[in-house]
Amino acid sequence: MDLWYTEKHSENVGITMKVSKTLFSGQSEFQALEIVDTLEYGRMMLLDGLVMVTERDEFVYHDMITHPALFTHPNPKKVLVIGGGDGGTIREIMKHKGVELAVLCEIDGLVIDKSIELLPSMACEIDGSNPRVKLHVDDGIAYIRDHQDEFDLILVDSTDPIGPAEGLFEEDFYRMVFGALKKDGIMVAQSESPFYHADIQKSMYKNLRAVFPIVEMYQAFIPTYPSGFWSFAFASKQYHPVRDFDRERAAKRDFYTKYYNEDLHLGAFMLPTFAKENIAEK
Ligand code: AAT
Repeated sequence: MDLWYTEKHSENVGITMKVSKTLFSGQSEFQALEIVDTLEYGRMMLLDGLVMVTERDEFVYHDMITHPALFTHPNPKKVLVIGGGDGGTIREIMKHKGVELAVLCEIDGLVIDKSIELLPSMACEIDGSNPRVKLHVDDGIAYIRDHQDEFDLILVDSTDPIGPAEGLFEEDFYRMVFGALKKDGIMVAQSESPFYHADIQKSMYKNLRAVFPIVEMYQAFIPTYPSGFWSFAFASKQYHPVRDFDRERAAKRDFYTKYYNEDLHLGAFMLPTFAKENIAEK
């Protein structure tokens, strides 16, 4: 018998995939977790029934939540990731040899454990083998409250603003992130689909602008997320992602990136009109 998975992206539209096997299904203190194998997208992690990552298209999300900030900041040494328990974001950060320490603060220990067991291509740097990586199982909001003037980069690799991630889209949280960053620090956060989530984007970017002097949106193509058109917020104290981008350094990187490159770094910040309108300043 064929097994099919559907995620509704609106009342009347969704994405459907054929599933070959359910590898794990369980409930944590925070959310329902499933890891299934699909015929088209490889292994896929679901939280509360929604797609978080698939093996086939995770390279887009994880390249784009990391490398634009890591190649804008001239010398990032200490990086914090909030969420991201699958490990894909940490894997990309570790390609930058100048980074001395990356801290992962994920609220749900079950996501980390099951990713190490069932998603090894993503979790390869959070399995205890890399001394440059430290794990904290904690709410990102609680963690950041106790840290001041400490990180060069903070990457918010979170779920949508319902449930445990709700507070990660609020102005109070962004103020704490600002405080936890060094004087030239950068924050990047996944910022939903410009096509479907105009309302979330409007309040998120308003909240970011209340705190950071430089706030820009950039885009990436992620086929398994709603509409396939996804975005990230770049919020910075000093460095601008286009004007201060060192194209030479990015071009000379000594590792492979399947999505990110020095041309796309600039192109990703160029937005269609409807997306600019979502985050217009008035
Ligand atoms: N790397 C892409 C995967 C994710 S999952 C996001 C993670 O954020 C989840 O593991 C969730 O447990 C964690 N999380 C949620 N809230 C918090 C919090 N308050 N503190 C720490 N971690 C948290 C991103 C998917 C994006 C999906 C877009 N549709």
